[in-house]
Amino acid sequence: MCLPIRASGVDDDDGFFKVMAAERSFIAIKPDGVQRGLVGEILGRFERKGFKLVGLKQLTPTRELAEQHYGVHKERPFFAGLVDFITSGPVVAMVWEGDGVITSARKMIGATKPLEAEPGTIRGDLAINIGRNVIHGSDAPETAAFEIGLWFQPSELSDWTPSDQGWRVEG
Ligand code: RTP
Ligand code: MG
Repeated sequence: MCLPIRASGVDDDDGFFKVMAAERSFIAIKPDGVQRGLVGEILGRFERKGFKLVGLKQLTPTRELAEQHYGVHKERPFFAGLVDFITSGPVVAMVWEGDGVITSARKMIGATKPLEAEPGTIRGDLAINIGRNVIHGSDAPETAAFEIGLWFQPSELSDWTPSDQGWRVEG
């Protein structure tokens, strides 16, 4: 299991070592987004926002992976179709890092039903149908932890500091 919180340390003013927490979210471009050539568009929105990409790969999920990922919905009538869809082709799996990234990514993604998603959001701009809503984002710290650990090995995640970090975050 890989936690969404990456602890790193800085020396505080008082000389004590202060542990800083970096929040992480699991984001996936679903098969429709990949097939429609929207990977660059979607990835670019997160880059331009200023979040940090710490994990990225393309894979066609197994049924086992998809059923675990959407396990919370296993009793719902749409579950089988959802698993069929998400395993139907390549998915671009990502981990993004930054303060508030879980909630912010959900805002950037927009409502589950694309016709109810605000213009300016990914679903609001790029999708029309609930079953083809192009992107997934973790909805809470607990689900982010679970999903990051499900989709990525710890060795597939990069700890790095963007060279322009001081232009993204004060202090
Ligand atoms: P996601 O997990 O994919 O990021 O989507 P979400 O949080 O916005 O919505 P969620 O309730 O978790 O549903 C997962 C996916 O299942 C499909 N769905 N279909 N036919 C339906 O009533 C229905 N409800 C949900 C959607 O594709 C949704 O993204
Ligand atoms: Mg969900």
